[in-house]
Amino acid sequence: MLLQRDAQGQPIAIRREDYAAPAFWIDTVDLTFDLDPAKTRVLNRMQLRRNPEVPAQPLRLDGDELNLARVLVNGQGASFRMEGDQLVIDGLPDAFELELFTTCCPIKNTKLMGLFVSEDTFFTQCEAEGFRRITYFLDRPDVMAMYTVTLRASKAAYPVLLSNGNLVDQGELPEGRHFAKWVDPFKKPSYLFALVAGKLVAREQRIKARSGKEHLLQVYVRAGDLDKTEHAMNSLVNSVLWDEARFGLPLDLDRFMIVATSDFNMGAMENKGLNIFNTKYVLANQATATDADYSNIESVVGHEYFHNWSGDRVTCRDWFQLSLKEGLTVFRDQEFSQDLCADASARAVKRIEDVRVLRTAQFPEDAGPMAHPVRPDSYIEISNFYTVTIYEKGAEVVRMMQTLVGRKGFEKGITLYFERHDGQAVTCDDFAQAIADANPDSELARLLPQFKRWYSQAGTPRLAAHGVYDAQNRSYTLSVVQSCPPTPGQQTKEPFVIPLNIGLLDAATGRELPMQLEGESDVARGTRTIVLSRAGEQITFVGLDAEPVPSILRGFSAPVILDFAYTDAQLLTLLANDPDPFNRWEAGQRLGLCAALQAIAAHATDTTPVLNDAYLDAMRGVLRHPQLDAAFKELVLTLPSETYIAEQLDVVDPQRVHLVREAMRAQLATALFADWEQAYEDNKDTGAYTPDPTSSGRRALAGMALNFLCLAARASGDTVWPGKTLQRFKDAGNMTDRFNALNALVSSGHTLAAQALARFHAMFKDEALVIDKWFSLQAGASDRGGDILPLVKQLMKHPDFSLKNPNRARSVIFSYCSGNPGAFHRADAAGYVFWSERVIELDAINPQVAARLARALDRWSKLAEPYRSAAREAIARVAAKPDLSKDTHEVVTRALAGN
Ligand code: B3K
Ligand code: ZN
Repeated sequence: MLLQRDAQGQPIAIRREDYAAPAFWIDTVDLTFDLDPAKTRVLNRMQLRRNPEVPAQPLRLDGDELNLARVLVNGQGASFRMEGDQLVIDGLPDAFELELFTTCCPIKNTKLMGLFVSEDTFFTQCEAEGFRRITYFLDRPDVMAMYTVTLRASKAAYPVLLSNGNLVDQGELPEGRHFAKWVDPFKKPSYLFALVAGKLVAREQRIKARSGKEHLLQVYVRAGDLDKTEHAMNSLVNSVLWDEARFGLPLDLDRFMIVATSDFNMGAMENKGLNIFNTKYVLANQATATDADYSNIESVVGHEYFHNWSGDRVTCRDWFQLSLKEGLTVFRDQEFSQDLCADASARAVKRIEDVRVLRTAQFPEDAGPMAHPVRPDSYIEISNFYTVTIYEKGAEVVRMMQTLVGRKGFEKGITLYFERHDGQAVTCDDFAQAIADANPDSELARLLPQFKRWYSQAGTPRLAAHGVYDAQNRSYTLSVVQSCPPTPGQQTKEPFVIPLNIGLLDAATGRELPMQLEGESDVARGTRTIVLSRAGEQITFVGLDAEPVPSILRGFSAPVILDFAYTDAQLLTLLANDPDPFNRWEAGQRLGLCAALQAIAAHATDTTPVLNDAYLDAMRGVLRHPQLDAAFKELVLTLPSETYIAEQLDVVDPQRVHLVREAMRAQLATALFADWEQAYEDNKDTGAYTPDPTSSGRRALAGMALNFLCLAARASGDTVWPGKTLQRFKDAGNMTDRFNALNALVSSGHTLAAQALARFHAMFKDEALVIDKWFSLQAGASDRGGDILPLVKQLMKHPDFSLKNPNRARSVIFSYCSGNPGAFHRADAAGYVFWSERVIELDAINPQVAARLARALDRWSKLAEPYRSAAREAIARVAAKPDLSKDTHEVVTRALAGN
């Protein structure tokens, strides 16, 4: 790694401003693989030519853990040298053929980057920089080439041989081997290369596009899993139809394949025509998968499919532009899931869920040591920048563009973007420019340079708003001041362009009021978008007989924190009446959050009631509401998470946060006991299983009710509900109901939990994804005075546990360290010691997974003592480890630099 380390051996940062076009282009790549787990031979024949726009330089090809056997230039042995991991060749002609012969060892590849073996099947993962672990290459996204791939392997061991594009030839070879030859009709960067070889079976479906052209869709899995592929296939069909209907983007390949593997670092990968998926996002039937799994599968299948245009046809010039494809594609998958919803309520539920992810994961990232702009300026290891900022905040930036140009205008913008840049590797600027150019009269076009600060400035902007009613002039003036805190490397920020969706409600009746801005003759009803662009602004509404209740930031129209000193009465009005379902939910969250923060500040004891009667009555009203959907009720009744509450505090005592939130839950359980019983009875039967939003919402509410009923039983000593819950667990006709019942017993710490857990394991011992749930539920269970850490250590000794399998490692270690703050943050520091040991252990096996785990202590500097010092010490212990991967090194050194 010589070239990526400085004189002290420290990894050096790659900077966006240093971007330079490649000195050579690669036009064609012809790869031949002789697949063997211990020694795979790779013959790589490429046509290269000098980039005339770059001064003459040697050819520098990237490689990683390869054995190089031969280098031929135009068929002749060529002299070359190694500089670190790079293969360097001088004195090359302007155009030439380069032939490289290398070997690698897939069976020893525990990093799961490049070519690896999972359950006797070969898979690849090349994004971002994995192709260099297969052959020497210009492994950067702006080098796009045409690929021909021949796979050769034992026919008995690897009957299915897949790569990108179309199968053009296949046949037998001597000694029981066979081959398949694939040609990809589109040029692509190396990160989109893929191959799969193994014993697999496929569900197939043919679909007809609008043009009348037929396409073959395939979902490949291991033989026993075919009965779990229907939902993934349906999701794929829906994705193909949706992209064509909404954005006019058709499937451009004869054949589109999805293949599932149980050993995968992330969710899935959008390789051209050959998407490779973590089994978690493919396999589902009602016995093994929950409603949440079904919904995630739909999103991820959609996401990877939509990359076929936003990522594959138009890709990123360099990795700093990652959000160009990821932010846009998350936005597209969010829109897809919303468009599949049957009604406005289900759409709103999806929006609330997306915002909840943004606020509980991205806002803390934006406020912590790893904060970076949507288009970062530098990185040490690009794998660390597949973040919620690049993905989810990036999607919000795209959503704001849609808000500023309108839905139709945005579709025009997308059409122009793909017309202009098809087949190119481009930048975030190119994207924003296309959307603005297609909408020249829009606010986006007028404010484009300023709008693009969303790409360059990190940190979550804050809007401090307050309203003043002027009875004499019958006007209401909202003053809004925006600010953005410093982030690493960015001390000061310029104002952002913020689309602010607003409505006004009558305080007495809760009805929506007509809105007339001062100086305007139009009176509008419903939501208005006000575009903020200055540090401070005033918005005056006229024609108002009394002080209204402002409903600000409807639909979460911008990724900002809104400070507005709502009174409880105002929030109760919004919760009961706001026609905007997002803000209706948000009002309930604000009420819960205020109660939590007050109790934390007051050092309330375990027994002090945290929630007042008004709040409890309001929640009862929601639960009993005849019109509201079950899914929406479940979201309103879910208290803000411990992580979200902690983010609102300057100094966090995680045990206090945990205690207060648990007290709130206990209070909700007992105060609404009869209502929970009713909610359970009303929602427990959902008929034949379908994962649609309405029935999954009812299951979610029934599950929540059971949870509260078991919690209440714990306090009262009642045995009826735990007994009923155990029965429900045994009789359930689907995994959602079964798992919710199990969760109710485990999270209330009931004695029946042990037998339910044992039964669950016995029932599903051969279903890896269900066993992941079994591990995760236990490691993530609230400790309630018990001690989870010994159990976590014990789980790691279970015969089913494996550190090498990322899903399994996450199910125990991440569920404890990231998903269970009340158990992880211990005054004796044992949680942090456990964390540091696991980070170090994992780093030697799989740096990407280790670096993710390393992020669990990102927010250490906010912790109260003794947690703060202990956490810092644990991070320092990891940082001091010699030979740390670049991945983990970057995370822990940034964490330490944070304070
Ligand atoms: N593009 C991939 C992520 C690759 C992660 C590499 N460390 C999946 C996705 O976003 O669709
Ligand atoms: Zn993606």
